Amino acid sequence: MINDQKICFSGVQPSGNLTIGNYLGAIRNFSNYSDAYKCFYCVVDQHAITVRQVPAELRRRTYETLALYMACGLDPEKNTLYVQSHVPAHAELGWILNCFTMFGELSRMTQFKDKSSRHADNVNAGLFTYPVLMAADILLYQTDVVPTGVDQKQHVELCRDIAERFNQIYSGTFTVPEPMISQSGKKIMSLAEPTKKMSKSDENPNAVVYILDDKDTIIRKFRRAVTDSDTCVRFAEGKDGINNLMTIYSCFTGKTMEEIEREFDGKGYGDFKTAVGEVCADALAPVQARFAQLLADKAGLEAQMKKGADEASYYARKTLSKVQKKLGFVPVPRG
Ligand code: ATP
Ligand code: LTN
Repeated sequence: MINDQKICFSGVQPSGNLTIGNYLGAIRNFSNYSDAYKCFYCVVDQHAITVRQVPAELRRRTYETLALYMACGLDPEKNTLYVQSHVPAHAELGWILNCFTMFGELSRMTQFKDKSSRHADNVNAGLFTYPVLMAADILLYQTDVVPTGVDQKQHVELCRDIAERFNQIYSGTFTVPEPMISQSGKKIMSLAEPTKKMSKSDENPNAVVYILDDKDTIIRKFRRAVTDSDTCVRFAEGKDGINNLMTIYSCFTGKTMEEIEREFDGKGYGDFKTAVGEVCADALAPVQARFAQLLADKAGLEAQMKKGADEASYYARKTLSKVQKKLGFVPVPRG
Protein backbone atom coordinates (compact mmCIF):
# COMPACT_ATOMS: atom_id res chain seq x y z
CA MET A 1 0.00 0.00 0.00
CA ILE A 2 1.11 3.55 -0.72
CA ASN A 3 -0.95 6.25 1.03
CA ASP A 4 -3.72 3.71 1.69
CA GLN A 5 -3.90 2.77 -1.97
CA LYS A 6 -3.28 -0.65 -3.45
CA ILE A 7 -0.62 -0.81 -6.15
CA CYS A 8 -0.92 -1.43 -9.88
CA PHE A 9 2.04 -2.10 -12.21
CA SER A 10 2.37 -2.82 -15.90
CA GLY A 11 4.90 -2.44 -18.69
CA VAL A 12 5.13 -2.22 -22.46
CA GLN A 13 8.28 -2.91 -24.50
CA PRO A 14 9.50 -0.18 -26.88
CA SER A 15 10.25 -2.98 -29.35
CA GLY A 16 8.14 -1.74 -32.25
CA ASN A 17 5.26 0.48 -33.19
CA LEU A 18 2.39 -0.17 -30.82
CA THR A 19 -0.64 -2.00 -32.19
CA ILE A 20 -4.36 -1.95 -31.47
CA GLY A 21 -3.65 -5.24 -29.62
CA ASN A 22 -1.40 -3.35 -27.18
CA TYR A 23 -4.05 -0.63 -26.99
CA LEU A 24 -7.16 -2.78 -26.44
CA GLY A 25 -5.46 -5.51 -24.38
CA ALA A 26 -3.39 -3.25 -22.17
CA ILE A 27 -2.82 0.52 -22.44
CA ARG A 28 -6.46 1.57 -22.88
CA ASN A 29 -7.29 -0.23 -19.63
CA PHE A 30 -4.42 1.25 -17.61
CA SER A 31 -6.30 4.47 -16.83
CA ASN A 32 -9.16 2.45 -15.25
CA TYR A 33 -6.84 1.86 -12.31
CA SER A 34 -5.55 5.42 -11.91
CA ASP A 35 -8.12 6.56 -9.36
CA ALA A 36 -8.34 3.56 -7.06
CA TYR A 37 -4.69 2.43 -7.21
CA LYS A 38 -1.22 3.91 -7.01
CA CYS A 39 -0.10 3.08 -10.56
CA PHE A 40 3.36 2.53 -12.03
CA TYR A 41 3.54 2.20 -15.83
CA CYS A 42 6.96 1.42 -17.17
CA VAL A 43 8.55 1.48 -20.63
CA VAL A 44 10.53 -1.76 -20.39
CA ASP A 45 13.56 -1.05 -22.57
CA GLN A 46 15.68 -3.71 -20.84
CA HIS A 47 13.13 -6.35 -21.87
CA ALA A 48 13.23 -5.07 -25.45
CA ILE A 49 16.94 -5.91 -25.91
CA THR A 50 16.23 -9.65 -25.52
CA VAL A 51 15.61 -9.30 -29.27
CA ARG A 52 18.19 -7.33 -31.28
CA GLN A 53 17.22 -3.64 -31.58
CA VAL A 54 18.60 -0.82 -33.71
CA PRO A 55 19.85 1.71 -31.10
CA ALA A 56 18.40 4.83 -32.76
CA GLU A 57 15.02 3.12 -33.10
CA LEU A 58 15.00 1.89 -29.53
CA ARG A 59 15.75 5.45 -28.37
CA ARG A 60 12.97 6.92 -30.52
CA ARG A 61 10.44 4.31 -29.46
CA THR A 62 11.22 4.81 -25.79
CA TYR A 63 10.10 8.45 -26.12
CA GLU A 64 7.15 7.41 -28.26
CA THR A 65 5.92 4.78 -25.83
CA LEU A 66 6.02 7.26 -22.98
CA ALA A 67 4.14 9.80 -25.13
CA LEU A 68 1.58 7.14 -26.06
CA TYR A 69 0.96 6.33 -22.42
CA MET A 70 0.03 9.96 -21.91
CA ALA A 71 -1.87 10.24 -25.20
CA CYS A 72 -3.98 7.25 -24.13
CA GLY A 73 -5.11 9.15 -21.07
CA LEU A 74 -2.50 8.43 -18.39
CA ASP A 75 -2.01 11.63 -16.45
CA PRO A 76 1.62 11.82 -15.23
CA GLU A 77 0.44 13.65 -12.13
CA LYS A 78 -1.67 10.66 -11.12
CA ASN A 79 0.47 7.80 -12.49
CA THR A 80 4.19 7.15 -12.22
CA LEU A 81 5.35 6.88 -15.85
CA TYR A 82 9.00 6.00 -16.34
CA VAL A 83 11.69 4.06 -18.19
CA GLN A 84 12.93 0.76 -16.75
CA SER A 85 16.67 1.36 -17.32
CA HIS A 86 16.43 4.63 -15.34
CA VAL A 87 15.77 2.61 -12.19
CA PRO A 88 18.72 0.22 -11.69
CA ALA A 89 16.88 -1.61 -8.90
CA HIS A 90 14.98 -3.57 -11.59
CA ALA A 91 18.14 -5.23 -12.87
CA GLU A 92 19.50 -5.71 -9.34
CA LEU A 93 16.39 -7.48 -8.09
CA GLY A 94 16.23 -9.35 -11.39
CA TRP A 95 19.62 -10.92 -10.66
CA ILE A 96 18.58 -11.90 -7.15
CA LEU A 97 15.33 -13.48 -8.36
CA ASN A 98 17.27 -15.46 -10.98
CA CYS A 99 18.62 -17.38 -8.01
CA PHE A 100 15.05 -18.21 -6.92
CA THR A 101 13.72 -19.32 -10.29
CA MET A 102 14.14 -22.80 -11.68
CA PHE A 103 15.45 -23.72 -15.11
CA GLY A 104 12.45 -26.02 -15.57
CA GLU A 105 9.98 -23.22 -14.81
CA LEU A 106 11.51 -20.92 -17.41
CA SER A 107 11.65 -23.75 -19.97
CA ARG A 108 7.85 -24.01 -19.81
CA MET A 109 7.16 -20.38 -20.75
CA THR A 110 5.31 -20.27 -24.06
CA GLN A 111 6.63 -16.80 -24.98
CA PHE A 112 10.19 -18.15 -24.69
CA LYS A 113 9.37 -21.16 -26.86
CA ASP A 114 7.71 -18.91 -29.41
CA LYS A 115 10.39 -16.20 -29.51
CA SER A 116 13.30 -18.64 -29.49
CA SER A 117 11.87 -20.39 -32.52
CA ARG A 118 11.31 -17.04 -34.29
CA HIS A 119 14.83 -15.80 -33.43
CA ALA A 120 16.71 -19.09 -33.67
CA ASP A 121 19.98 -17.26 -34.39
CA ASN A 122 19.81 -15.34 -31.09
CA VAL A 123 18.45 -17.54 -28.31
CA ASN A 124 20.25 -15.54 -25.64
CA ALA A 125 20.12 -16.03 -21.87
CA GLY A 126 18.18 -12.77 -21.48
CA LEU A 127 15.35 -14.13 -23.61
CA PHE A 128 15.25 -17.17 -21.33
CA THR A 129 15.27 -15.20 -18.06
CA TYR A 130 12.97 -12.46 -19.39
CA PRO A 131 10.11 -13.47 -17.02
CA VAL A 132 12.44 -13.09 -14.01
CA LEU A 133 13.13 -9.45 -14.87
CA MET A 134 9.39 -9.03 -15.31
CA ALA A 135 8.85 -10.54 -11.84
CA ALA A 136 11.39 -8.05 -10.46
CA ASP A 137 9.51 -5.17 -12.14
CA ILE A 138 6.30 -6.22 -10.45
CA LEU A 139 7.62 -7.24 -7.02
CA LEU A 140 9.77 -4.12 -6.53
CA TYR A 141 6.63 -2.04 -6.04
CA GLN A 142 4.74 -4.49 -3.79
CA THR A 143 2.21 -4.69 -6.61
CA ASP A 144 -1.33 -5.95 -6.01
CA VAL A 145 -2.62 -5.99 -9.60
CA VAL A 146 -1.03 -6.35 -13.05
CA PRO A 147 -3.25 -5.39 -16.01
CA THR A 148 -2.09 -7.11 -19.24
CA GLY A 149 -3.32 -9.04 -22.24
CA VAL A 150 -3.87 -12.77 -21.78
CA ASP A 151 -0.46 -13.65 -23.28
CA GLN A 152 1.24 -12.35 -20.10
CA LYS A 153 -0.85 -14.37 -17.66
CA GLN A 154 1.67 -17.21 -17.52
CA HIS A 155 4.45 -14.74 -16.65
CA VAL A 156 2.42 -13.16 -13.84
CA GLU A 157 1.69 -16.63 -12.49
CA LEU A 158 5.41 -17.42 -12.46
CA CYS A 159 5.97 -14.09 -10.66
CA ARG A 160 3.48 -15.21 -8.00
CA ASP A 161 5.35 -18.51 -7.58
CA ILE A 162 8.69 -16.70 -7.21
CA ALA A 163 7.20 -14.28 -4.64
CA GLU A 164 5.66 -17.11 -2.62
CA ARG A 165 8.91 -19.07 -2.69
CA PHE A 166 10.92 -16.09 -1.47
CA ASN A 167 8.32 -15.25 1.20
CA GLN A 168 8.42 -18.81 2.46
CA ILE A 169 12.19 -18.84 2.85
CA TYR A 170 12.65 -15.30 4.22
CA SER A 171 9.16 -14.56 5.66
CA GLY A 172 6.76 -11.97 4.20
CA THR A 173 8.79 -9.81 1.82
CA PHE A 174 6.72 -9.39 -1.34
CA THR A 175 3.04 -8.78 -2.01
CA VAL A 176 1.78 -11.61 -4.22
CA PRO A 177 0.20 -9.92 -7.31
CA GLU A 178 -2.98 -10.81 -9.23
CA PRO A 179 -3.14 -10.74 -13.04
CA MET A 180 -5.96 -8.47 -14.31
CA ILE A 181 -6.92 -9.59 -17.79
CA SER A 182 -9.57 -7.41 -19.42
CA GLN A 183 -12.32 -9.57 -20.86
CA SER A 184 -12.98 -7.77 -24.12
CA GLY A 185 -9.61 -7.06 -25.75
CA LYS A 186 -7.49 -9.69 -24.04
CA LYS A 187 -6.27 -11.24 -27.30
CA ILE A 188 -6.57 -9.36 -30.57
CA MET A 189 -5.52 -11.58 -33.47
CA SER A 190 -3.46 -10.93 -36.58
CA LEU A 191 -5.50 -9.70 -39.58
CA ALA A 192 -3.51 -11.97 -41.91
CA GLU A 193 -3.44 -15.11 -39.75
CA PRO A 194 -6.33 -14.82 -37.30
CA THR A 195 -5.23 -17.82 -35.23
CA LYS A 196 -2.06 -15.89 -34.26
CA LYS A 197 -1.82 -12.99 -31.81
CA MET A 198 -1.47 -9.53 -33.37
CA SER A 199 2.10 -8.62 -32.50
CA LYS A 200 4.07 -5.40 -32.98
CA SER A 201 7.08 -7.38 -34.15
CA ASP A 202 5.14 -9.09 -36.97
CA GLU A 203 7.02 -8.74 -40.25
CA ASN A 204 3.85 -8.32 -42.30
CA PRO A 205 2.57 -4.75 -41.74
CA ASN A 206 -0.84 -5.70 -43.20
CA ALA A 207 -1.37 -8.20 -40.36
CA VAL A 208 -1.21 -5.42 -37.82
CA VAL A 209 -3.05 -2.13 -37.24
CA TYR A 210 -0.77 0.34 -35.52
CA ILE A 211 -2.15 2.95 -33.13
CA LEU A 212 -0.52 5.62 -35.29
CA ASP A 213 -1.78 4.38 -38.69
CA ASP A 214 -3.81 6.99 -40.60
CA LYS A 215 -7.46 6.47 -41.40
CA ASP A 216 -6.99 5.31 -45.01
CA THR A 217 -4.35 2.79 -43.98
CA ILE A 218 -6.55 1.46 -41.18
CA ILE A 219 -9.53 1.00 -43.49
CA ARG A 220 -7.37 -0.60 -46.18
CA LYS A 221 -5.87 -3.07 -43.69
CA PHE A 222 -9.29 -4.07 -42.37
CA ARG A 223 -10.65 -4.45 -45.89
CA ARG A 224 -7.80 -6.88 -46.65
CA ALA A 225 -8.27 -8.86 -43.43
CA VAL A 226 -8.51 -12.62 -43.91
CA THR A 227 -12.04 -13.94 -43.27
CA ASP A 228 -13.89 -17.00 -44.62
CA SER A 229 -16.11 -18.06 -47.49
CA ASP A 230 -19.34 -17.57 -45.52
CA THR A 231 -21.09 -14.22 -46.06
CA CYS A 232 -22.90 -13.71 -42.80
CA VAL A 233 -21.47 -11.61 -39.94
CA ARG A 234 -21.84 -13.89 -36.95
CA PHE A 235 -19.64 -14.99 -34.06
CA ALA A 236 -19.07 -18.74 -34.35
CA GLU A 237 -16.50 -21.47 -33.95
CA GLY A 238 -14.12 -21.71 -36.91
CA LYS A 239 -14.77 -18.12 -38.06
CA ASP A 240 -11.53 -16.79 -36.54
CA GLY A 241 -11.17 -13.82 -38.87
CA ILE A 242 -14.75 -12.59 -38.42
CA ASN A 243 -14.67 -13.32 -34.69
CA ASN A 244 -11.58 -11.13 -34.40
CA LEU A 245 -13.13 -8.27 -36.39
CA MET A 246 -16.30 -8.52 -34.30
CA THR A 247 -14.20 -8.41 -31.13
CA ILE A 248 -12.40 -5.29 -32.35
CA TYR A 249 -15.69 -3.65 -33.36
CA SER A 250 -17.16 -4.53 -29.97
CA CYS A 251 -14.14 -3.08 -28.11
CA PHE A 252 -14.46 0.24 -29.94
CA THR A 253 -18.26 0.55 -29.83
CA GLY A 254 -19.19 -1.26 -26.61
CA LYS A 255 -21.76 -3.30 -28.59
CA THR A 256 -22.38 -6.98 -27.80
CA MET A 257 -21.87 -9.72 -30.40
CA GLU A 258 -25.68 -10.08 -30.77
CA GLU A 259 -26.06 -6.36 -31.41
CA ILE A 260 -23.32 -6.51 -34.04
CA GLU A 261 -24.93 -9.52 -35.73
CA ARG A 262 -28.24 -7.62 -35.88
CA GLU A 263 -26.61 -4.44 -37.15
CA PHE A 264 -24.98 -6.26 -40.08
CA ASP A 265 -27.81 -8.67 -40.80
CA GLY A 266 -28.18 -8.92 -44.59
CA LYS A 267 -24.99 -6.96 -45.24
CA GLY A 268 -21.79 -8.45 -46.65
CA TYR A 269 -18.29 -8.69 -45.23
CA GLY A 270 -17.20 -5.64 -47.25
CA ASP A 271 -19.57 -3.28 -45.43
CA PHE A 272 -18.67 -4.79 -42.09
CA LYS A 273 -14.91 -4.48 -42.65
CA THR A 274 -15.26 -0.82 -43.64
CA ALA A 275 -17.34 -0.16 -40.53
CA VAL A 276 -14.67 -1.78 -38.31
CA GLY A 277 -12.03 0.42 -39.96
CA GLU A 278 -14.15 3.55 -39.44
CA VAL A 279 -14.80 3.02 -35.71
CA CYS A 280 -11.17 2.09 -35.11
CA ALA A 281 -9.81 5.14 -36.96
CA ASP A 282 -12.30 7.48 -35.27
CA ALA A 283 -11.40 6.16 -31.81
CA LEU A 284 -7.68 6.49 -32.47
CA ALA A 285 -7.82 10.00 -34.00
CA PRO A 286 -7.81 11.91 -30.65
CA VAL A 287 -5.01 9.66 -29.33
CA GLN A 288 -2.95 10.42 -32.45
CA ALA A 289 -3.51 14.17 -32.18
CA ARG A 290 -2.48 14.23 -28.54
CA PHE A 291 0.52 12.01 -29.30
CA ALA A 292 1.80 14.43 -31.95
CA GLN A 293 1.61 17.33 -29.50
CA LEU A 294 3.39 15.42 -26.75
CA LEU A 295 6.15 14.13 -29.01
CA ALA A 296 6.87 17.62 -30.32
CA ASP A 297 7.77 18.71 -26.78
CA LYS A 298 10.86 16.60 -26.08
CA ALA A 299 11.87 18.68 -23.06
CA GLY A 300 8.41 18.13 -21.57
CA LEU A 301 8.69 14.37 -22.10
CA GLU A 302 12.15 14.34 -20.54
CA ALA A 303 10.86 16.23 -17.51
CA GLN A 304 8.16 13.55 -17.06
CA MET A 305 10.75 10.80 -17.52
CA LYS A 306 12.93 12.27 -14.82
CA LYS A 307 10.05 12.80 -12.40
CA GLY A 308 8.81 9.23 -13.00
CA ALA A 309 12.29 7.76 -12.49
CA ASP A 310 12.74 9.65 -9.20
CA GLU A 311 9.36 8.53 -7.88
CA ALA A 312 9.80 4.93 -8.96
CA SER A 313 13.36 4.76 -7.58
CA TYR A 314 12.18 5.83 -4.16
CA TYR A 315 9.77 2.89 -3.82
CA ALA A 316 12.02 0.42 -5.64
CA ARG A 317 15.00 1.11 -3.34
CA LYS A 318 12.84 0.46 -0.29
CA THR A 319 11.95 -3.06 -1.45
CA LEU A 320 15.45 -3.77 -2.73
CA SER A 321 17.04 -2.80 0.62
CA LYS A 322 14.61 -5.04 2.46
CA VAL A 323 15.47 -7.97 0.16
CA GLN A 324 19.23 -7.38 0.45
CA LYS A 325 19.00 -7.30 4.22
CA LYS A 326 17.02 -10.54 4.32
CA LEU A 327 19.54 -12.27 2.06
CA GLY A 328 22.45 -11.31 4.30
CA PHE A 329 24.13 -8.75 2.04
CA VAL A 330 26.27 -6.30 4.03
CA PRO A 331 25.10 -2.70 3.50
CA VAL A 332 27.73 -0.18 2.38
CA PRO A 333 29.29 0.96 5.70
CA ARG A 334 28.45 4.60 6.44
CA GLY A 335 31.22 7.21 6.08
P1 ATP B 1 6.36 -8.19 -29.23
O1 ATP B 1 5.76 -8.52 -30.55
O2 ATP B 1 7.59 -7.32 -29.31
O3 ATP B 1 6.52 -9.36 -28.32
P2 ATP B 1 3.82 -7.36 -28.23
O4 ATP B 1 3.02 -6.72 -29.33
O5 ATP B 1 3.43 -8.71 -27.79
O6 ATP B 1 5.34 -7.24 -28.53
P3 ATP B 1 4.30 -6.24 -25.58
O7 ATP B 1 5.11 -5.04 -25.34
O8 ATP B 1 4.96 -7.54 -25.31
O9 ATP B 1 3.71 -6.30 -27.05
O10 ATP B 1 2.93 -6.12 -24.77
C1 ATP B 1 2.45 -4.98 -24.13
C2 ATP B 1 1.07 -5.29 -23.59
O11 ATP B 1 0.15 -5.48 -24.66
C3 ATP B 1 1.00 -6.57 -22.75
O12 ATP B 1 0.15 -6.35 -21.65
C4 ATP B 1 0.39 -7.58 -23.68
O13 ATP B 1 -0.32 -8.58 -22.98
C5 ATP B 1 -0.54 -6.71 -24.50
N1 ATP B 1 -0.77 -7.26 -25.83
C6 ATP B 1 0.17 -7.46 -26.78
N2 ATP B 1 -0.39 -7.97 -27.90
C7 ATP B 1 -1.71 -8.11 -27.64
C8 ATP B 1 -2.81 -8.59 -28.40
N3 ATP B 1 -2.66 -9.02 -29.64
N4 ATP B 1 -4.04 -8.59 -27.83
C9 ATP B 1 -4.20 -8.15 -26.56
N5 ATP B 1 -3.20 -7.68 -25.78
C10 ATP B 1 -1.97 -7.65 -26.31
N1 LTN C 1 6.43 -9.01 -20.60
C1 LTN C 1 5.54 -7.97 -20.98
C2 LTN C 1 6.06 -6.60 -20.73
C3 LTN C 1 6.37 -6.43 -19.29
C4 LTN C 1 5.43 -6.36 -18.24
C5 LTN C 1 6.20 -6.21 -17.04
C6 LTN C 1 4.04 -6.42 -18.17
C7 LTN C 1 7.60 -6.34 -18.75
N2 LTN C 1 7.50 -6.20 -17.40
C8 LTN C 1 5.59 -6.15 -15.81
C9 LTN C 1 3.44 -6.34 -16.91
C10 LTN C 1 4.21 -6.22 -15.76
C11 LTN C 1 5.20 -8.20 -22.43
O1 LTN C 1 5.92 -8.84 -23.14
N3 LTN C 1 4.12 -7.71 -22.84
